[in-house]
Amino acid sequence: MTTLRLVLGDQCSRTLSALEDLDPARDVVLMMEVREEGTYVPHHRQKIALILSAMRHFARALAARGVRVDYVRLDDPANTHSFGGEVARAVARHRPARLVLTQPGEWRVLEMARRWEEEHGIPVEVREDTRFLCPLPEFFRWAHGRKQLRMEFFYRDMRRRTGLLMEGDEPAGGEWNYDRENRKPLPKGAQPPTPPFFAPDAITREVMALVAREFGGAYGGLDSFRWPVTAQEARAALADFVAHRLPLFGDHQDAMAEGEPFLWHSLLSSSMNCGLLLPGEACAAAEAAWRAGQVPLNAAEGFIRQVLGWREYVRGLYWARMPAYRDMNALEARRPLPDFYWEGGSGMRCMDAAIGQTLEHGYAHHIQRLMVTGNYALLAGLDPAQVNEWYLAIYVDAYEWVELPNVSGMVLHADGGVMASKPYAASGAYINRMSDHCRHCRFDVKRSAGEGACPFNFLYWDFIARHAERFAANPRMAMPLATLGRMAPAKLAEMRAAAARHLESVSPPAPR
Ligand code: FAD
Ligand code: DLZ
Ligand code: SF4
Repeated sequence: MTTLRLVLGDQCSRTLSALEDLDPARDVVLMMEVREEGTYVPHHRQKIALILSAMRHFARALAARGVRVDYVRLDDPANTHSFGGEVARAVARHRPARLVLTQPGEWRVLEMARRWEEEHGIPVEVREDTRFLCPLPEFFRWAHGRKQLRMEFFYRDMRRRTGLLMEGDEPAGGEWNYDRENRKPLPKGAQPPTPPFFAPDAITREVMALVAREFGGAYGGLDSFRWPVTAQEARAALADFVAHRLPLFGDHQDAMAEGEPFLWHSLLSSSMNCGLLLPGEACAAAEAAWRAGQVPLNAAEGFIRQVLGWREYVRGLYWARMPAYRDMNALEARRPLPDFYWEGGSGMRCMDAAIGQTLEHGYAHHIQRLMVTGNYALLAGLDPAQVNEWYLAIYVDAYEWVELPNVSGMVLHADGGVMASKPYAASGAYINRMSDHCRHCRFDVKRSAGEGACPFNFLYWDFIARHAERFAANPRMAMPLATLGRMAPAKLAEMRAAAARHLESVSPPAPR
């Protein structure tokens, strides 16, 4: 009897659990290009192109191994353009005895899959996604009964469990975390290496033309498309990163610079998140480079912490807290997202740099997402639903399992502190320390009020004052609250008035 095996767009992995025990003589693999997945948020064109190209390459590789692939193309006139509709059509075509899939990366899709058993009257087996390094049941056991979850403790457990960067029972070098060595701004004249550019092949070019034609309402440019679309390219991207950028990845992990969208970052998230590269492979390569003396420990540990720690942690948190997590809004933020998030042109140099490169490449690195666009959204009190929609739409690596905890947890503190013990709020001084944007900005980062004052400064103090009562119980907020307490009332009033004027001009409050 036939088993119908689903492979979703972010599941292009040879080792996918849904493909284990596949019988090429009897089974069919179903892959579906559907408009709904490209439009449930207004995705960046490069994200849609990446997924469709990765899917087409993966289907071709499966077929070359003798697997029967039923591939529904976007331009198939019979396409119903939803997973549900295409599964129904495929069940009618193949009359399978059962349906097998690997757990989807988004709650919304898992909910759909849960309905299929009843809809089609056949067993539906949803298998664990074994591409992650921490099985969900283990994460749930770890999280059970903890009021607050802290990444650092989870990460140490993962180091012990995997043996990565361990010397017996002890962490390599004697410390678990070398983050304090990883906060260096860019020295003058530093020249970051150019990351590899994977020139679109015929399949990708065809997909790019399709996306340009079919997704008129999507955001972002297609011209600079550079992403790996096969496992082979993703492995080449990893090797290039380890050889050329990992050595300084740690040192300048938090830096930002004019005209430098990538710095020493790996650009591997898009490949890991759609299954072209396994996180275990990435960690093993970084560890091997350190053991061979090719990269310093702070670099290898910094990278491995992001992948083994943060990436696994946010995924566990997502599945542990959904669906309630999606609706959390602990700081009661309600302001609509300003149009400049979608279009650029805010006039703030740091914001325009982060948003501009996002529109161009579908990419911004972590500190830009966290301390620039994220920080602004936090300080301005932007509505979490709208901020989440933007982050989910606009990055080539965005899927809800990783986007939502980073946005609602890490950036907006909308989860009330489940993920991070304090909001990552900062004034312009932080951005000035970590970048050269302020030198080129029309605002003055040294001014908090009056003509030309940096919006991050008055918004920061407005934010602290707005939530002073709520933060009073948090010892990690004691310092800014003490500074606020010492501030001359007239100065605070001036900054709060500037914040109100600024917010009114960029984002009038939503009608009630
Ligand atoms: P590098 O800086 O080279 O880091 C190496 C790898 O570590 C990344 O490829 C990624 O897999 C992992 N990683 C690092 N930080 C995190 C993190 N906080 N959470 C999960 N994985 C992490 N990452 C996504 O993959 N998809 C998202 O949709 C996403 N949304 C984000 C939204 C916000 C507001 C913030 C603050 C962070 C978000 N991140 C997201 C995490 C991080 O910014 C990106 O993983 C990273 O910028 C991708 O670029 P890179 O591959 O060059 O990463
Ligand atoms: C993101 C995306 C897009 C744009 N298109 C498709 C598609 O046509 N077919 C598909 O199988 N997957 C697509 N995806 C990825 C899915 O949205 C992703 O698998 C779910 O969000 C679950 O993580
Ligand atoms: Fe950003 Fe303010 Fe610096 Fe301008 S002055 S780049 S707005 S932090």
